Amino acid sequence: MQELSLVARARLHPNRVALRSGSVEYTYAQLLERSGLLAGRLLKDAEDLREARVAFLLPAGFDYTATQWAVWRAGGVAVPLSHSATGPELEYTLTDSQTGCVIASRETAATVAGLCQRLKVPLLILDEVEGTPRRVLPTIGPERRAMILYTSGTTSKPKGVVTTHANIQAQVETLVEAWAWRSSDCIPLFLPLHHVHGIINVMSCALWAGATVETFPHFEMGVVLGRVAARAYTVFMAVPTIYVKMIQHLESLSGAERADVIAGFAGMRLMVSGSAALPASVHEQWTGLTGQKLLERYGMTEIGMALSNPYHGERRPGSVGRPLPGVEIRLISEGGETVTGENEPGEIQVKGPAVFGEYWNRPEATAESFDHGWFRTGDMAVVEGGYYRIMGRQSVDIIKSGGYKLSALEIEAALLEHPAIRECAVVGVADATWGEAVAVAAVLREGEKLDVDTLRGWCRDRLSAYKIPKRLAVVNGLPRNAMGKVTKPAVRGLF
Ligand code: MCA
Ligand code: AMP
Repeated sequence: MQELSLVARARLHPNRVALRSGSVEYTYAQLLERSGLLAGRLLKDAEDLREARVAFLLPAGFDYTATQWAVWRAGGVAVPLSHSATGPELEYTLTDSQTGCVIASRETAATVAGLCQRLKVPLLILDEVEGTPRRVLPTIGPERRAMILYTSGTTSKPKGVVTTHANIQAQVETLVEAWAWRSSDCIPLFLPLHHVHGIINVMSCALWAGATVETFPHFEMGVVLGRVAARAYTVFMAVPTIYVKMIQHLESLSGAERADVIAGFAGMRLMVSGSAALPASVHEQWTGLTGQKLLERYGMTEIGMALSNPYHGERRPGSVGRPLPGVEIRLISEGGETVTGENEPGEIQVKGPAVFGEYWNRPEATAESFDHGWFRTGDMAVVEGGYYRIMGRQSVDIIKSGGYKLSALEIEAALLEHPAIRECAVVGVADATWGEAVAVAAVLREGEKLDVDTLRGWCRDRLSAYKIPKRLAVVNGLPRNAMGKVTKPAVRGLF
């Protein structure tokens, strides 16, 4: 029987601890057993789910991972849901992915129960699944679809990025090799589990290597740093916002407490930053505080990780290093030529087994995003002294806030439903903590008034908290060019 590599590898070290949440530990054997049981429950009488989409809303931990593995082992496509998503956002994900079943825990069921009933999608409560693992599970070839992750882009609504088992394996293997993952590693996981950073870089790489993942429902500064001080971890991965927040927090600690945490960080074998630009100043401050040189890397939902500073060798602040093993990179200049030398900017295009094949049900968007087999990232970069440096994105409508990729167009569409707003333009403005903060310039209807707190309150039911504008400028008219088109750089200038 051909088994998924992640599952087959878990059989090599059944007694090792795969996951830890608080004081509770789960071995690889338990993960295999529980995912086998759940896979059987999902299959019922079928032999293979044949890529049916199974969505789940579960906190990071044993249940999440067992469910993900169960969906894969049963031949389904995993659609992890966001805990920050509002009702309309969840409805969009479930309908767009044509999900056939939703899995929740007793705690999260309330968030999705009404929606599932209305959409007539069966809801499975995990805590109620009992029994013995199924005897035979289907054989899943590497070319089969495995996961759909939703990513915002230059269209108003997020697109589903479909990755196959082969894509996921390639994304994991390149990082395991490049960053020297080993079974003695232990890593904290506090990043959201509906994105590649948490799912692939942290969880799947660790489990591939036979290491231990310690899970948290979200980033809890005091708890995580307490465990760092206790020397619980060998590897640490976070977005730049978390490093900025940790620097501020460390500076507020008393001498002894601070020394313990710093010693915990200093003792780790690897600390990684990614998902957004890490300012060189933050990189240097972190080294000054802990002695650790952060390894910055660059990736994207569609491709996994593509560029990385070296594990051994110079980790250059402000740079994302070189292509990872198995990843082909080219830069294409504005004129459409392949950049051959250094210091000339171009769009990063990527090829290789880790690159996704399609946006779910969007053949046109898929075709547009490839150029003769090269995936067009929309990010600009330049090579300097052999290392790539990210210069920014081609589209002003993509915002990166605290590591989340947001679409200005999606936020504008939601804000235009506000009764006081006649027109608006959303931009990302530079912010020391968030990288970029969402800001909106709005023209109000006759006689209306609006302040940022009222607007934020109104947004709560409609947009995930991290998409809600942090800044508002009420203006008489939006800046436009001679053609009447809103000029976003000028909108940025309003803040
Ligand atoms: C929380 N808030 C945010 C964000 N996160 N606002 C803007 N941007 C955000 N990212 C809101 C909260 O809802 C709250 O709003 C207020 O800001 C303060 O929240 P706070 O408690 O300070 O923040 P937090 O809850 O601790 O969250 C910060 C965070 C989180 C830990 C940095 O945003 C996070 O986990 N980000 C990581 C995202 C990630 O993993 N991205 C990877 C995708 P209010 O006061 O109104 O309630 S990119 C990817 O996968 C690619 C492949 C890659 O390269 O990695
Ligand atoms: P996502 O679509 O959420 O996977 O986000 C991918 C985007 O995050 C990329 O297209 C980049 O714009 C950005 N990104 C990821 N890592 C870095 C980095 N190290 N420096 C700058 N931008 C980054």
